[in-house]
Amino acid sequence: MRRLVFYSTLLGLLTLGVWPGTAASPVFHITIESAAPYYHPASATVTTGATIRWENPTPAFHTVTHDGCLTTAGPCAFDSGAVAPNSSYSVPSLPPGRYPYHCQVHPIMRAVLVVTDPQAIPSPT
Ligand SMILES: [Cu+2]
Repeated sequence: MRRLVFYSTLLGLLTLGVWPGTAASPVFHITIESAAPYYHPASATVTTGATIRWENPTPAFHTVTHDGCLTTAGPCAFDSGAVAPNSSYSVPSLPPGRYPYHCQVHPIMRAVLVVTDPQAIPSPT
């Protein structure tokens, strides 16, 4: 009986598109590219609670480094370290704010991530 309840619950979750063990939060994908704009989209807006995932399909190593991680710039929100070809880097969630970031291997690679609080956006009337 307990087993039946388990499978019923599992079936219910699958019907809802939720697989147990995976994060329920939405995932926002940013692709690293070998040519401009290098991070696609180069200007991304996500809401708090969303996981941000950078995918690196290029043949080179890259980093996803918040500009604040430079010693003089301020608090460091995220720094991927080297992201190998065909791998990815995820940040589970960020507080609202504007996060310019870059690649430490290729300083020409720059982009900005904007995190908004959905509660703070007034609904249109
Ligand atoms: Cu790079």
